[in-house]
Amino acid sequence: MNKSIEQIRTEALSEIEKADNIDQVNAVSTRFIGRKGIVTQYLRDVAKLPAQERPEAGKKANQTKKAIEMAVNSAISRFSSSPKEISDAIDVSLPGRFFPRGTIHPITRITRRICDIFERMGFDIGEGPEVETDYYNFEALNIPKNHPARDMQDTFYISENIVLRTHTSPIQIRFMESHTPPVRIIAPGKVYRCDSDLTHTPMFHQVEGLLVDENISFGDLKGILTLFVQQIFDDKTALRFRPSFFPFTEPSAEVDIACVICRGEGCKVCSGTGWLEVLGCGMVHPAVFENVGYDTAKYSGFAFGMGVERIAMLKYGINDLRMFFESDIRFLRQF
Ligand code: 2NM
Repeated sequence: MNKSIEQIRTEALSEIEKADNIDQVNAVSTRFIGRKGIVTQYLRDVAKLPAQERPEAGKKANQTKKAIEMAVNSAISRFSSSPKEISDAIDVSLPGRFFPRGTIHPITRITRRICDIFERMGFDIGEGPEVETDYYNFEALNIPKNHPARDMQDTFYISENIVLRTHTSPIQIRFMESHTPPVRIIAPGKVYRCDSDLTHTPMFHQVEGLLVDENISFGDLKGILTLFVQQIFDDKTALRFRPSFFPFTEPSAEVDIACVICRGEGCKVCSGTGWLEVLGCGMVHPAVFENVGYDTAKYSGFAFGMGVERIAMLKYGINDLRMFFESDIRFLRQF
């Protein structure tokens, strides 16, 4: 340490002062406070001083380093271009660069459209967890312990009593537990089934609906679903109710619409039948009402459920389910 830290400081600041371009400033910076710079080395040497001199010397050296850093920074900004110079260098008349823009996914569009139709008829939208208990997904819905839907082959089990919901019906069970009739809700959402091939994905989207009040009949069910079908497709779409079975409804039915491709003539899409299945429905089973504490002598109601992918495929004429899950912007842009 042959020069005093004060001398070093004076020398550095005066060289920065004298510099007349950024390169010179950077050179001074490297020489004094760079990795092998004079001040940096000085700071290392402080460690070799006798213990009682170290704090004072260290403090001074650090202050010097700070002062040089500040002088370097202000010199650099002194030589940097002014905003005016920068704007002169940019051609502000050039058109902007366009960023690729996404679109609303067709599944989201259809889900919103379905919900919108029912909201106009006075239904509220309900939501709920995708990870459910065995009770809400099966037991409360009158699905018996040995029912095939409960099989490991069909349901994703998290543990013995916890599953990924296989339908959005648990939303409606939870809603009924906390509300007394009249009840009118629509339950949209993702559902999960242990199934994967050309026509099944392990996750898909459902919309279910539930209406409970005094004196609700199968006629009310037919009326509401007919209005729905005519709004989601078109008002000339023919539909039929075909007897079916679900553990949670009695009686149960499947709703078919006249094939959107051949209008009932019979073609490949409808396997020659002229009809396409679009939703399942029925009068809510009394056992379900008992599970949520509703008086079955006073109340009756109907419920229905549909797969959003299926409705979207029929409405948009999409023949490959995988298109919805590939995120190909060329496909998604068409809706
Ligand atoms: C369907 C078909 C028929 C349904 C029943 C219920 C509840 F919670 F009220 F019991 N929710 N959804 C239902 C009835 C769903 O989907 C094909």
